[in-house]
Amino acid sequence: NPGLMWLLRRAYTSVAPKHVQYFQTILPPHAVLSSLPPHNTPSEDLTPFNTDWMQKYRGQASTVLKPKTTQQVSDIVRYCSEHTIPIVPQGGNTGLVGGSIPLRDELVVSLANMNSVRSFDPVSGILVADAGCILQSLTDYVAPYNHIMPIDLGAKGSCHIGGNVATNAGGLRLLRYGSLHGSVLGLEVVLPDGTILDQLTSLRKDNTGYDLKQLFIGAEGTLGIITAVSILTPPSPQASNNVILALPHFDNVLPLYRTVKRQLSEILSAFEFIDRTAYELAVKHGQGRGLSEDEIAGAECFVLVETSGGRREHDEEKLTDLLGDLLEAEKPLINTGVLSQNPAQFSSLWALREGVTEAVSKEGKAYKYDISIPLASFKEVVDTTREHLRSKGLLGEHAVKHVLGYGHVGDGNLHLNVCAAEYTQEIQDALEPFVYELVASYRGSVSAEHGIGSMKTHALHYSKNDTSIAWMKKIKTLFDPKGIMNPGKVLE
Ligand code: FAD
Ligand code: 2HG
Ligand code: ZN
Repeated sequence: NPGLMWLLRRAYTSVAPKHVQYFQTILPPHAVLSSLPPHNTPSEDLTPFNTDWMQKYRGQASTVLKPKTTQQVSDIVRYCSEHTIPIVPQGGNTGLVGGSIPLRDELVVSLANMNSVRSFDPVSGILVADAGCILQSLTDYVAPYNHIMPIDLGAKGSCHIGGNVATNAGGLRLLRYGSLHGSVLGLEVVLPDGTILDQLTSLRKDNTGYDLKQLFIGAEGTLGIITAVSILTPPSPQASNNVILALPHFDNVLPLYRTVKRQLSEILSAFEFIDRTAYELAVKHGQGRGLSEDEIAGAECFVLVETSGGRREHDEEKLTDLLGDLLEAEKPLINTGVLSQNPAQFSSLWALREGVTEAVSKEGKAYKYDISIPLASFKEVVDTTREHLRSKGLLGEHAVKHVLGYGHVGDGNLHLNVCAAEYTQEIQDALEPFVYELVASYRGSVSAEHGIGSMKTHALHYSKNDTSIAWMKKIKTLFDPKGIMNPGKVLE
């Protein structure tokens, strides 16, 4: 692991009992977990902080701190800076690239106890919340005011808003509400020397020089610890509908996207794609109610279309007209379409798409490639990868069980998943650099929305040129000259 090699080369201090004693003086007793004496927290209690969501990455942190206030975070970081103790900021630990897991025995600072809403203005829709607030709890908080969060993703029940900002998560609403670079209005960040950078403004417009907060959006905890977020929440749509469309060929996805955009225009809020394998895994593992045998007969892939608008009758009419036109066309792009008829069906259709990640992890061990490539090549990339694995003799129940593709068509973002019986070096070597070279051949991105973490530090150069990487390194050194903040992540 190149990130680990880098970490080993640096002169870091491991957390020792004397450090834990200091942390106890600045934090309440329940906020310090440490397997070191005299604390002796059982190591099982630390396992959740040392293991990622996929059970792919494992750390050996002896100590986890759970501060409650920004001042406590600042005190911890200042002390770590003085003693060169490396830190891994951790949110809901749902990241898919190993960013939230120590490479060795770094100190884990979990934001889980910083979970209060600081303010909400129902007129502007601006929400200011601690970084450790769970995304779903924020959705629930703004719902009575008829607002929604501008971001939604399958991990919403566990991921933190601070983690979402740190990874610049995309998710299912990006097509409608844009990226967090637009909807985050301000941040409060503890910098690697312990200084509190207060940029927690709630201004829609603020052209006063460099927009520093943008640097922390997507920095994956390498430039500081985000302690609070000011974010613009849009008004809840008055009506939302969805429909799942079964397509005979992948080639129909692009013309379908054009037609759907033209006909639904301003009410289109999501256009998501799952291939047949992804669909079958979602159904097999109980993610949403499957369609009937007739409805899926001959379907190579599926598209989920969501509309969100101001008037139910108007939106339903547009969607029904679209479906009618699609089915009655001389050369239909779809075999069939199933419109949700009530809120339960609406959620069930979404579950088929949102639940693929969960389904894949129930089926086996996932190798995940979250890539941006031209829409027209989504299928080609999935098929080429499968054929490559076949040529290496790696397809089969005991090696690679499935190669599947799904993702956010509207954002040009494919999730290529390789589901295997086990994580093995042989599969890993067959996939990398093969997949990254394939992505580079399309001039794509090796990370569309999940980030770099520790998984892709060595692959950054496939999508960023030397000058860009050199300036990223300069920025890192400027903010964090001792390299204590999430070492070995993003940059080697
Ligand atoms: P963690 O996993 O804890 O951390 C992620 C990174 O951010 C780490 O590098 C960590 O050090 C850093 N970090 C966390 N909190 C802070 C903080 N307060 N300050 C500084 N750094 C911090 N991603 C998408 O983009 N779109 C999706 O649709 C999507 N769907 C998902 C569905 C599932 C089922 C799962 C498991 C994951 C999904 N993800 C998706 C991955 C996504 O990156 C995360 O779910 C989420 O954004 C990470 O938030 P978290 O709080 O869990 O962060
Ligand atoms: C999604 O869009 C997430 O469902 C997760 O980004 C993708 O698990 C994945 O590969
Ligand atoms: Zn995604």
